Amino acid sequence: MSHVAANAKYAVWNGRHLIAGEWRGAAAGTFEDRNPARPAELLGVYPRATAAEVDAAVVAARKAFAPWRRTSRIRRGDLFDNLARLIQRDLDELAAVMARENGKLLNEARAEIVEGLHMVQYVFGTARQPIGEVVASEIEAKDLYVRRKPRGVVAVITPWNFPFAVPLWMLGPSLLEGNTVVFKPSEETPEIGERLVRLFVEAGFPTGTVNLVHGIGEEAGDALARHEDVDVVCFTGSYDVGSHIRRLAAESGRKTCACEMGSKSAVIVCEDANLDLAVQATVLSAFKTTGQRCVSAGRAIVHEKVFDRFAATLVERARGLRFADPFDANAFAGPLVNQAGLDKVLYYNALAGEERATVLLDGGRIAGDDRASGYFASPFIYRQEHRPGVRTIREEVFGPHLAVIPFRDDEHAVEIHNDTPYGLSMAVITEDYRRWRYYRDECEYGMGYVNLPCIGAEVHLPFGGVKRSGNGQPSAAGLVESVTHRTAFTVNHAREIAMAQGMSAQVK
Ligand code: UN1
Repeated sequence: MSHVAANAKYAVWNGRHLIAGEWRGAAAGTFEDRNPARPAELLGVYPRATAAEVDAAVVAARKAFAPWRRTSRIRRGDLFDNLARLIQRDLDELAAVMARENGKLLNEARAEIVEGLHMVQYVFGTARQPIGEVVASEIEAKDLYVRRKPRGVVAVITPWNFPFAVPLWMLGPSLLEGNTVVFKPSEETPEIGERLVRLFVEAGFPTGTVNLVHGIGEEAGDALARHEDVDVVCFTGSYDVGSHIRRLAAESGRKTCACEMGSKSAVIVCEDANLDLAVQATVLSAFKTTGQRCVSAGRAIVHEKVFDRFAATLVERARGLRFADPFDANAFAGPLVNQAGLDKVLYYNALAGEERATVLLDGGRIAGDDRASGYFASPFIYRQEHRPGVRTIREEVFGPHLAVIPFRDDEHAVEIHNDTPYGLSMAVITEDYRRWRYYRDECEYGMGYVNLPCIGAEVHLPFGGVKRSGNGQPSAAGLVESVTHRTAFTVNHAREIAMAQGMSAQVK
């Protein structure tokens, strides 16, 4: 345990909105930010945006839009180069803020800042890439262009589990393409969101291009999603909140909505798998980040021939994992984010018993030492058969809770894999190249892996899922499709008009 970090006294953070370039305190209520490893520790107090403040932020973003979209794309990109340098300068400090705020291990918090940095670097690189295509016309004197144009004001509503990288997946492409934004970070992680916005300001992004509103989902989030002058809503979070946001966004009848929601991701362990690799991949997929990635595996789907050997090693490895303070150098992962997160895990652990699972590792709340006051839980692993109606193998838990499900053959494994309402991330562990191709083509997912964990996507790929996991609008590098529209633009180089499709141009 690093005593410096654990016992150090910090000033309580005092959050502000950023609206039209002005840092503003609370007009109405406030909310608190607490350390999930030691909830008695108050980290900060933040203003709780009202609908009027959300409106002011959208008005500011709208006002900034035209000058920003007219600014050279290369110049917009250069500001991201400034931002990259500032993130590098503050990397350690940002990681420490995140670890204290959401309980993510310091090393992982650092990796997440690096992931955000990669997005910024990627966006900078795309500034000099083509923004469209030239295509041939039926009429030789015509040139046809397909050009991307920004959509306008983008609302960015982001989760606490990736409070730096996910906002940048959305803010980066949105701003580079010439949109302006209103950003609402999760109420669990307001500080890291505010630090990020402060860096945007320092990097030189003009007034009004990036606005920040702190607040509660049902208040500030709803007001933003339903605002008539928002053009795009980008959201990452749970399915329930995501479908609520989509309904609000749909009320205006013109918004694009890019949602990345829940999952019940899986690692599939085939009979020919390298079992050491399979166990390592499963431990990382299920328990890294305390199972609180949206891509975390809630299921290991394992061939019956290797089931017992795999399960025994998995349980042994999982039993040795240390869930502790994020500053503890020996920790594998930190706490759950809050009481509701812990309660949900405990609820599903109990449900597994009610659903007649065979419990292999009876984890759960960690008590008996200084972790008892925090939201700590250790791995819960159970064998469950694939049967209709079993909820624990189909519903998202978002914690260290893993079902190990036996299968007979590849067709059976695919059937099990696809029998959830979600489809986000999938890993197949096999030495057989024919086999992984079959899983690649037959499983329903957005991100697929072979001989790897089902976590750890890189930013220059699209990130999103199918079914309840997404709505066909992936983020990270894929977000450009949601925050721009493709315009068709036709130029005539002749002095007279000729029409396509053989239509007469004569006026008589
Ligand atoms: C998330 O789980 O919410 O693929 C984001 C990963 C990370 C991002 C996860 N790059 O695991």
